[in-house]
Amino acid sequence: MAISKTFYITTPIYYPSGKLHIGNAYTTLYCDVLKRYKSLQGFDTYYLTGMDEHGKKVETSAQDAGVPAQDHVDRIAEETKKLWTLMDIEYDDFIRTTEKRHKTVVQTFFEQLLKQKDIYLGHYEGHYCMHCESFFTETQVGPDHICPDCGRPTQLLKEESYFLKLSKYAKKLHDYIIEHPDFIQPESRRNEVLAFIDNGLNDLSVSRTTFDWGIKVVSDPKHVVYVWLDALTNYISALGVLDDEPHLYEKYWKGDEVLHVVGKDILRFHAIYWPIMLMALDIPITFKLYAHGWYMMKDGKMSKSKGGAIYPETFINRYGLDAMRYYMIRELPFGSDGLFAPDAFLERTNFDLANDFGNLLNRSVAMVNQYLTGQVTQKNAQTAFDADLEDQLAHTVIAYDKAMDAYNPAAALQEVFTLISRANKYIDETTPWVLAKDETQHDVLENVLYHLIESLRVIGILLIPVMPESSRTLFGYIHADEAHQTFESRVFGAQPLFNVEKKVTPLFPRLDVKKELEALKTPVEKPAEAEAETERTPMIAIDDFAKIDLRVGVVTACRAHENADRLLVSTVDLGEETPRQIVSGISKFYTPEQMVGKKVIVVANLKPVTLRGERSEGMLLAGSNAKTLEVVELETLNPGDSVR
Ligand code: ME8
Repeated sequence: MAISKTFYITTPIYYPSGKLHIGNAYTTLYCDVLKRYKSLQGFDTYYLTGMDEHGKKVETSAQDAGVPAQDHVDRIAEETKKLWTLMDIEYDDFIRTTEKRHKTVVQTFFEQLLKQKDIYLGHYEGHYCMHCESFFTETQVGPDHICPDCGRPTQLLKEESYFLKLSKYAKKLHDYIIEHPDFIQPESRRNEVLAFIDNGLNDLSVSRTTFDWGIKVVSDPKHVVYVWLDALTNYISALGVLDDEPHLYEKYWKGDEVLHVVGKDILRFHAIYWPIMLMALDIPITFKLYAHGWYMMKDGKMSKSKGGAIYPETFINRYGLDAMRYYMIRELPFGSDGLFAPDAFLERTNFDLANDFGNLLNRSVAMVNQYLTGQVTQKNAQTAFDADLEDQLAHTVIAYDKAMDAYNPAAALQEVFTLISRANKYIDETTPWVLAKDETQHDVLENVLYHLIESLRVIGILLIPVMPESSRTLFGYIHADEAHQTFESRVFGAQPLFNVEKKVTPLFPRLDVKKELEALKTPVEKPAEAEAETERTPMIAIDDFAKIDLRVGVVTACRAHENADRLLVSTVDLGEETPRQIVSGISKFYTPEQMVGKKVIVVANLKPVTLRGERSEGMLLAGSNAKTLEVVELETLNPGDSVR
């Protein structure tokens, strides 16, 4: 058996300085997308993420919260992992810099560098930014002594510090960058780094005596290791670089492809300090560096500590994970900044996902049922438009791979949606509804519908890295066995026969943009605790009962509540302009799939509440006893009809 090539991908390790926002989530998602793509391509992949848990800021925020620093970071690490689970991030390891496996490596490296005199003791005098934990020169802070990175005031400090001899390696690094043109991407960032080196590198202060929450320097324990030297080491400490048998390190660090993904804010640390550390330690530089731009809000950059950022949970809980994954990847162009705007999110979801992609699936499956009894095979009865669609499909696969191989999934998605548009156009060109009227055109009709379903199958494979759940659902609708949806099977004609499902529930329901924008503005109410146990209620008069507005509703979608095991979140059509979201404690008795399509009775004038973070705008009627629960169902009435 051929040995697979390896692909090792890393995110920055995040500071536990606040709730992660869509900016941090972007990097993590981007890495997940590339990992999934490379796995599909046959690479043996390894994906590392984690937390950067030391430093003055962490110490201070734990003190403010009145908890020991370790408890503080433990809690944030758990919350972070929960977010990655919610986002379906397939990481292989989660490194935390407070772990022993990491600390030992940092301490050993520090002592080694000290011994070989690449680290030396000196004094630092300069303008120190508490927030960035960095010293700056007089020129950098300007007349107002403002931190050039974050804009906060700096303090003049003098302290004893160890230094790493950056200057000694400046020329070697410069040459390395010149000799490896694809080391830093995009090219504009590479030029920035070269210019920075050309300006002259000062030795880097790599220890602190002003706080304790860090890894102690073994030979001089009043010093803790400066966060960047500590943090950067994570990329190899997680691979067990100093283990007796460093399997992971040998396999992935010294493997075929290593990619560090970072935001442009931390480019310098990864493009200068990290390679110099590796050179000094005589460890091969095997990685490539991709620095992406920032997601901005209309009023500027998001910040974890300043608050006011956009959080992924809001969008995922309301619109589903894949809509969010799609938007985040699609909207940030390679290497530049992008805007995260709720209105653009809603419009993209409507246009690209509900209209173009969702409709192609709905229409194609519906036509196979309506005109062909649910089965479609390849037929030798061509139309004038087949070749163009097939060419587009082949071209899309090539262009998509080219974009993905260049680490540009936004461009790859654009290619997929060109194919989706082409397939929609093919429906208009071939007019299956006209062909269906003419018996003699039966084979042509079947050939047309085959083209559509087969294109959808390939589209499904192309969407796996970004929208894995939707791809899986699509394969289910057209009965394309998931195990056969491989990198190689992205060619027209790979599956000659399909039996499609009778009915498709829209993957992405159309959103009422105006209403959703209003809803997104409303601050989420505090999560209510589970409803109080009901006691037997007192007798009421008929007038009291008349106050309850009971209506017929149809459950059009349903999913498990992210933060409460017993709750399901249903979308219920009451015949109103927009469907309602209703949260019910019924998950022990019904799966979300069983709920979809049920005609239920809804208490329509119940005051909306928020249950564990999900808004509930009504209540479903159900009967229950000690053992079981049954949702009350109707048969023939229509959504909105009243129940008395
Ligand atoms: O810098 N848009 O951690 P951090 C896109 N611990 N990406 C953004 C973003 C935005 N608006 N805001 C943040 C650290 N990011 C260090 C890293 S690595 C050895 C140590 C992303 O919690 C981006 O990738 O401040 C950025 O580099 C990272 O979050 C910073 O995370």
